[in-house]
Amino acid sequence: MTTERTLVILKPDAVNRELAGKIISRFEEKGLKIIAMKMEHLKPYVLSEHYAHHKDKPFYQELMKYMSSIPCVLMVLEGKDSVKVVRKLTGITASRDAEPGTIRGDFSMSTQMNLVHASDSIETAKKEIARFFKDAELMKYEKMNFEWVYGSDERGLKLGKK
Ligand code: FUP
Repeated sequence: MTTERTLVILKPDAVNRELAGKIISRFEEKGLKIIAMKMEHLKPYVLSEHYAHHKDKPFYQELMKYMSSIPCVLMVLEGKDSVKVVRKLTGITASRDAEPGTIRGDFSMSTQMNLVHASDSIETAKKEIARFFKDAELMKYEKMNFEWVYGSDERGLKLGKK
């Protein structure tokens, strides 16, 4: 169990379908700490880096068009095992098969327009956070309910330590 940071992007469909607030609430209600948030109209150069691993896929061009169509909401969430926790809350890529109770399972019918991006590993999260946020944009503050979100044995652990 480590305290981790993970990148979340609320994609153009989340913004256009007015689901951003609901989705942010899911993360807040779970107990994750928002340490950065902004709106940005993503440019092709940053998207081509972000989706470089999909460059040769048939859906790549459509994905780029969709992701650069209108602004996204970008967030960094912090918490114990947050990379895994946020992926679970998000649900699988193919939204029609995503479990009810997950964000994609509850709100999306699409594989492309699946509302949310969430980093898939601790290493990826580090790269993705650096891609979209400056260090100065990552806020440091005490969350008031910290003692009620984690048990005593889970608190007091330093970032990245077991
Ligand atoms: P995920 O980790 O769930 O965001 O999924 P991937 O990294 O596999 O895919 C990134 C994005 O590519 C998806 F969110 C949507 C798009 N995609 C498609 O449009 N069609 C596909 O068949 C697979 C992915």
